[in-house]
Amino acid sequence: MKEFNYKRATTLLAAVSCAWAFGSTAAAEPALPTIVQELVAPPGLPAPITRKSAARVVVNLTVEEVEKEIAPGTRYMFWTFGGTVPGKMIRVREGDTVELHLQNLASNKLPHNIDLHAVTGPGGGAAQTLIAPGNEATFTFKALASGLYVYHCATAPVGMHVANGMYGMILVEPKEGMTKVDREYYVMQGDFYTNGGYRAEGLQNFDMQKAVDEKPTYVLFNGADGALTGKSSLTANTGEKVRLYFGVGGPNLVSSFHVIGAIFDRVYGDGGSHVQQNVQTTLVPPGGSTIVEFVPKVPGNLTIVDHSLTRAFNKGAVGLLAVSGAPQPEIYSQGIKTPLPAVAGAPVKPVAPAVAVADAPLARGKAVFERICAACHLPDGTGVAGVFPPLAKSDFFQERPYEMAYIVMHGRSGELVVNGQHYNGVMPAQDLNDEDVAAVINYINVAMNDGKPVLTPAQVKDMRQIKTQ
Ligand code: HEC
Ligand SMILES: [Cu+2]
Repeated sequence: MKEFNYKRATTLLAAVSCAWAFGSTAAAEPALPTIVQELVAPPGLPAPITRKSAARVVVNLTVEEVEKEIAPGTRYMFWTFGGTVPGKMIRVREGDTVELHLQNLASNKLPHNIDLHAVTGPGGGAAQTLIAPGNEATFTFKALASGLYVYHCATAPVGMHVANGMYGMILVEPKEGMTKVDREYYVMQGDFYTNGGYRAEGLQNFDMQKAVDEKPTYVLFNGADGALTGKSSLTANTGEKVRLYFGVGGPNLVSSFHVIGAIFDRVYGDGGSHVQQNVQTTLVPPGGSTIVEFVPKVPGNLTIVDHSLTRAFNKGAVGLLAVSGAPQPEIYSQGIKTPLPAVAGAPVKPVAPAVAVADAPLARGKAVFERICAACHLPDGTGVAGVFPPLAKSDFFQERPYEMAYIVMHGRSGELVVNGQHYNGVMPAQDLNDEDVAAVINYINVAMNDGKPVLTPAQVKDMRQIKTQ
């Protein structure tokens, strides 16, 4: 980023401020009431508009370069609009005049600007707003067309500014307003390129070559691995109408946007006015958006993914909508599983559970767990419903804890029921030595399942000799 052509930018800047001085004589629209936009951190957004006439909406947006967590234990220098990824959402009404104030904080290092796709005019405001740190740019535009629009920084190298998180959305409500819903959320997907691998620890730098090659290390919702899971999950009650304003900042990857366990009742394709009904997955390009509406009818976790699935399973593109309410067995039954009378091929003979395991090295198991297993099964072992089964309080695990060593060594795929929830995923085989396998199994059994240590490294060694099917 040191290579950034500062000279060129400042020359451009001079030209811009000159042109701007000439253009600024245009009088403000008369008699429009002025409203200051209330900015909210995602996944929140400004409240629906109840006004029935046009206004002059003042938006005070800051550009902030901030170091934050991109994944647990991994930090990254984000460039943001309003301190968040995505940038704070702007919400106006069709026909409004937007008076945008962009402040490039003095503590920042680089020039930035904003190009809003809701603007009609060359550059979408990019030239008017290009400013060095310690400056404010003001520019007005009329929101002529309703829709959900992406905005982003358009300062060279644009791909880098966008890759560092410089995007957000502006919703231009149609004159008649949006239909009423019970919950609204604001989610954007972006691809991130760090010089270290996925979840490599410490402060990571932007990797331009990976960006040019379009090989992201992370594909994320709302700028962080876990931004929409665990305590930060989105929530709803059964029977409520949920609307997601979803956009892709990119800079490169198209999203196959999907919510596992829901059918979108209505999709405003590409964030426009046309409504498509009963949609499973909708494609959203970088610099594009969609509005989806659905009513969760069954309680549980609905998993929000990019259905280009290795991004969800291996690069972080997973979010949750936690739905509360009474079970609805007529819509979604618990299901019944019964073993077939005679299974071809004798099952693997389990190694007898250890009678006494000498001093289990739980700390070692904890370290292995946090380094490897937590990525999928989550740091507290609770998993992701329907995607990654829980290891904590897992009936499947507790039934024969020592057998779980096979799963760690050889991986597992196919149908699986844990605590009544169905899974059908792929757990890759883990290349761990005997000590680590024993340690992690013992750790999970003791710390997460109220059990005892069940395996020694020697037993794991023996288990390796036994062939699995
Ligand atoms: C890349 C993601 C991933 C990683 C990393 C991973 N698992 Fe899994 N694990 C899965 C998936 C997916 C399943 C379900 C597989 C299926 O449906 O058959 C699973 C299933 C399991 C199960 C059986 C189900 C249960 O909940 O009891 C155990 C035990 C297990 N994993 C242990 C581990 C341990 C221990 C580690 C770390 C050494 C680990 N896994 C790392 C994805 C992962
Ligand atoms: Cu920028």
